[in-house]
Amino acid sequence: MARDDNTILSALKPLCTRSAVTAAATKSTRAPSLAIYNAIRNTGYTFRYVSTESPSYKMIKTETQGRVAIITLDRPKALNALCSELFHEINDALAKFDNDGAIGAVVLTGSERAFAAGADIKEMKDTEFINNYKSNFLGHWVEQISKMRKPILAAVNGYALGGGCELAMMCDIIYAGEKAVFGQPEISLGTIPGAGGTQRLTRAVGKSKAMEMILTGSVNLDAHEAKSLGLVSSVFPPEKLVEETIKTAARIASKGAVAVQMAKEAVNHAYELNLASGLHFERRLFQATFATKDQKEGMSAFAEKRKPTFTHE
Ligand code: CO8
Repeated sequence: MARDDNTILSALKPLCTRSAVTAAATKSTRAPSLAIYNAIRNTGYTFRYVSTESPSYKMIKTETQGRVAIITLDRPKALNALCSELFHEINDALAKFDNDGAIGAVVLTGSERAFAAGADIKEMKDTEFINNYKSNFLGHWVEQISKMRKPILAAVNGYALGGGCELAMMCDIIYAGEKAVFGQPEISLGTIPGAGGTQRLTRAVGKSKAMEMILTGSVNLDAHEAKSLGLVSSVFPPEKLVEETIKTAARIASKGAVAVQMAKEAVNHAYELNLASGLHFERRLFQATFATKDQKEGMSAFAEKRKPTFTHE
């Protein structure tokens, strides 16, 4: 149900402390402020917020639940095939959520039938090398997601093929519904994966399986195979998938945002650096966390046997 901050505040007034409501009322935010979220959490209720100020996207839906933002690909007739406009909208939403202090993690999902069935074949079929090269085709599509500082969790139901599989692999955690299908069918179209399929899939599932999938274009992974190979971290019934992914995203978003971003950055360096440089980078970031208020709060809370209150500083 869509509700704006004032409606939420009126409903909350009898339920929570005056200071939390007043603090929340003084802020004008796109998503509920931390104060509103905390006030609601103190009541024991959960809620889902659809911003009345969201841009009018045509191919995605966005919503927030507490500190979690949810982006749902919504191009059902083409099984969420990734066309320019769809990617433009995804990138726009991602950039806004990355800059929104009230958001701590993002969930990216599709429909029960398809996460995304690949790049839009009909849109790209007649494009030529020279224009693709000059315009850096695909490069701009993936720029935003690769520079996201906040964690992104993919909730994959149905087909994740070609660019759809690559999009899921660009996320930090992949959860799958039992009927998910992961594959790289590009070879059957006379092309190859173009947004990380040859690189990330190989690292995730090993060379032999990646070669088998990419060279045949028809060996796909179901959700359980994907989990056993390490591509996916958990499998859920399709109807529970998004809810379970949001729960994990909420757990991540409840931690200190600075430590979360540093941890994401350090894990991502495992892909990019050799072990010695990666360990050095991790140690430096670890040392740097001791300059944050969240580290002081987190360790004091443990010692004092209470829950920490992170301020993301
Ligand atoms: N592009 C354009 N349209 C698509 C795509 C696609 N990738 N996938 C499905 N559609 C359309 C179909 O054309 C069809 O449209 P219409 O109703 O107008 O004919 C509609 O979606 C429904 O599809 P189907 O009727 O085919 O549904 P089925 O249930 O019979 O089959 C499949 C589902 C198996 C998923 C089938 O649609 C299929 O094989 N799709 C193509 C899968 C594919 O080859 N993907 C790889 C594309 S190339 C690529 O991704 C390069 C990566 C580049 C990087 C991208 C950046 C992240």
